[in-house]
Amino acid sequence: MVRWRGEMNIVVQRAHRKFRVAVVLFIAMAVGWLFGCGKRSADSAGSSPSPIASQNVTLMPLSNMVFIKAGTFMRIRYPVTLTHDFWLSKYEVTQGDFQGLMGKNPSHFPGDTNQPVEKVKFFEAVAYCDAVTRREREAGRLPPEYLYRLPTEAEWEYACRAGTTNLYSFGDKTDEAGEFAWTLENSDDKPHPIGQKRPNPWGLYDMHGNVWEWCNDWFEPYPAMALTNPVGPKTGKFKVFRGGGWNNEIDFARSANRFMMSPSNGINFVGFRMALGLGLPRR
Ligand SMILES: [Ca+2]
Repeated sequence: MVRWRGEMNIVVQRAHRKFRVAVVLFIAMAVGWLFGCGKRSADSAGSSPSPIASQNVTLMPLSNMVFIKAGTFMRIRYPVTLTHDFWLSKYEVTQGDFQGLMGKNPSHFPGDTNQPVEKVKFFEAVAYCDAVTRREREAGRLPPEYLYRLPTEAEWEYACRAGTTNLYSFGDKTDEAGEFAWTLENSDDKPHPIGQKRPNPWGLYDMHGNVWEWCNDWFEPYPAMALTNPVGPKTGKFKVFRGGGWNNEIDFARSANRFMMSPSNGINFVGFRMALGLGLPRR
């Protein structure tokens, strides 16, 4: 009997020890999860994400793509939330970039390959992004669900604002605008080589001014509601372009300002920059 009680005590003690070990493990896992989440939410735009791989292909963004963490911004009175991280070109696409890949240069102001390509039609901008996608896919640097494409209008504004709520990403004072943007006030009536002005807080250049930038969306007035991952209407007559340019006053370069044009038109103050992200619904 004494021996049986002794064995029972040993069994109970072992059970208690196992329970304590399980509790400690559980707490450790919970703390690890919490810290892991905390670290992720503390990441900011511009920092490198964890490697992304799919079907044995690891995503290797082009070197001039800036990582933009998913998040929310206020568009007029309503929040717009982007739930997927993406990348955006640090610079406007240059004439050298475009000529090198497409074998032509539609620009009205040729001569300097570091100037942004302009007078480029929406469809030509899309064709350029498609060509980059094909090249990167064939090189094994682009998993199948990702592609180079034009940014949605919401992605463009989110990245332009870079967490700011002012008229411009550099504040509200237009007397400082010349440090950040080529606009009618300082452009000498022409576009300028990319990256000569100061970048926005997320390291993106010429988001305000130089050339306006095509976005993927058809134009329509914004719906009066909170939106998640908006991609614009299913069809339309005009595509949106954003950011102001060398041809307009600084007021046109406000983060919130938008303009539109037929996708089959090109004009000498509209260019584009690329996004890298998940595919969008067909439009
Ligand atoms: Ca621009």
